[in-house]
Amino acid sequence: QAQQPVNTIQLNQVGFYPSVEKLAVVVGEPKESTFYVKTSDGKKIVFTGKLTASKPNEFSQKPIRIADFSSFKTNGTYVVEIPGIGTSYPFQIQRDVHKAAAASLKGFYYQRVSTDLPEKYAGKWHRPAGHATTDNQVLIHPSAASAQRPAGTMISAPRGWYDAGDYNKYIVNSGITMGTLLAAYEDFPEYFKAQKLTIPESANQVPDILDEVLWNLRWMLTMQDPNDGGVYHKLTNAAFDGMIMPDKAVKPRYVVQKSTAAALDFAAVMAQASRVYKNFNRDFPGLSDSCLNAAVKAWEWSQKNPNILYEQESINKQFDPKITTGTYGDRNVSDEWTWAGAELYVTTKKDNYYTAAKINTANELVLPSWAQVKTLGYYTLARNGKNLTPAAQKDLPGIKKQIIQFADDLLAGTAERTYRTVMGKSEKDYIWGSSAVAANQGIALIQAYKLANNKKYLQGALGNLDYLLGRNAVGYSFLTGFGEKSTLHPHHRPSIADGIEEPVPGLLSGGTNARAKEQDKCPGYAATSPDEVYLDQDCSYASNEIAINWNSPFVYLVSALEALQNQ
Ligand code: 9MR
Repeated sequence: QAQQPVNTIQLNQVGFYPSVEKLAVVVGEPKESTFYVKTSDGKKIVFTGKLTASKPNEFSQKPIRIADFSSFKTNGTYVVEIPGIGTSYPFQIQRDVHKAAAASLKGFYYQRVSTDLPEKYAGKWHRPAGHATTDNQVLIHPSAASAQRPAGTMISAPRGWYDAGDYNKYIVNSGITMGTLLAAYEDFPEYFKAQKLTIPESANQVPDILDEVLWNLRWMLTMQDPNDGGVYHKLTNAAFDGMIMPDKAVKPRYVVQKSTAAALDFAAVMAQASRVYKNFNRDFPGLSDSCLNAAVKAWEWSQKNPNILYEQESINKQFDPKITTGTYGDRNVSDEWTWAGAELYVTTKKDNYYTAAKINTANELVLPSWAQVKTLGYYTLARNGKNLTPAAQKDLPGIKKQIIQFADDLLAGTAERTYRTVMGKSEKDYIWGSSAVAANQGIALIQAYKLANNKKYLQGALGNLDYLLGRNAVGYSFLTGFGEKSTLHPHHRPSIADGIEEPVPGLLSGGTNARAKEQDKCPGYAATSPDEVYLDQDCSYASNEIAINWNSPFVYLVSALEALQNQ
């Protein structure tokens, strides 16, 4: 009989490819230094190893040991057992071990607006369509009024994905989300061509990822004002809904003021989508051209309106109703110019876009986030390095060098850190949505791997996947439905209101957030160490919400690692 699993042995609860580094982090000071890998029924010892002493956790100062069983490569389901400490949650060793987690791309299907999710596709989480009427009758908020579209008139803006645990739809956050998913497809088309998610479009000839992305793309297109090319910042209720199912959320919806960040993120996504869907012209006639037209119009609007920020407080001083939902209030749009310029340039090969992107190979790259998309432009240029005009070609070696340098900086010191992950280099990694920090670091490492072909980058990326699936200071797998101790109570309205015990699967919790307690005031936070502030409760929106911009880098990372597992 195996001992009861305890949470002091922290490892990737999904599992490991046979030939990779396999680590468990042990919190505590066991008297004996022997550890065992056993079959998951606890009956048979398959591997015996010695715990490695490690310096205490750099944030909490807790004593740490490492169980390294990398040399054990036999397929099966196992646990790690440490006498005097306990037994880990079970995990597998096998090829394709993260294939199911990669299918968490289906998490986006569960976020779809304007459509029923029938049992056939959604299983026990089936539900009626949300916002089926409201999003066909979206009001122009006074902040968005124009001569052609006065306040109170209506537009139709259905489809899209709910942003997160709330039911609103935000262009800025859709921007990086879509860019990341489209990049995943551009980097690993063969992998995604073979993937089936069991969504309504699975029977068509188009890869499921592109069918899913199209659901949100069609919504995004409706957010552009055809009269001037500007893009509304968001489509939203005046205030957040209660914890109700989407079909019960029927309050009026508004599009609010246009912003430069929204227009440029929109332009970037549309330019990229135009490139990607060009190969599917037969399936979606005219789509690629429409996307490019939309991108160019949004770009031209931005040139005339180069710095219009979305400032909700000042809007609320002037107009009613007051809007209190998420702001995604980016204060600096220079990075959006870079990303949109790079995407438009690669799609059109027109040098004026490249010039406007202001690529600077002397500056350091920055980890992508909804507010910081500069580096996405550099990835795009490197990815399309074979198809550049001389204007960009001259910078290509510098761009590649920057990406590799960025990855090297991320990797530096990983081996000395107690959790041996790139994630957690500094306290600053544990922000709102820290899971996406880990996933985006993983993407940066994959980009470097593609350029430099050095396996150290892959190993670093895999370490961050291990982090997300359990090798972290709270010992949780942050992906709903994956791992024996995974997030169960995300701040996600359908998961709260549907009466089903398990949360909607394939959604990534925002994860540990050093400042969560002051941000959401959910009672119950006990930990103070930055790497431990996490609460698996639905009131904890600052540490336990889900969001599309966190799911997308996770999908990129896990899919890339599946695609590259034999390298
Ligand atoms: O992801 C966003 C995070 O970076 C911000 O710190 C936080 C507070 O402004 O908002 C997060 O985004 C939320 C958005 O405003 C509304 N939908 C849910 C998002 C995830 O919590």
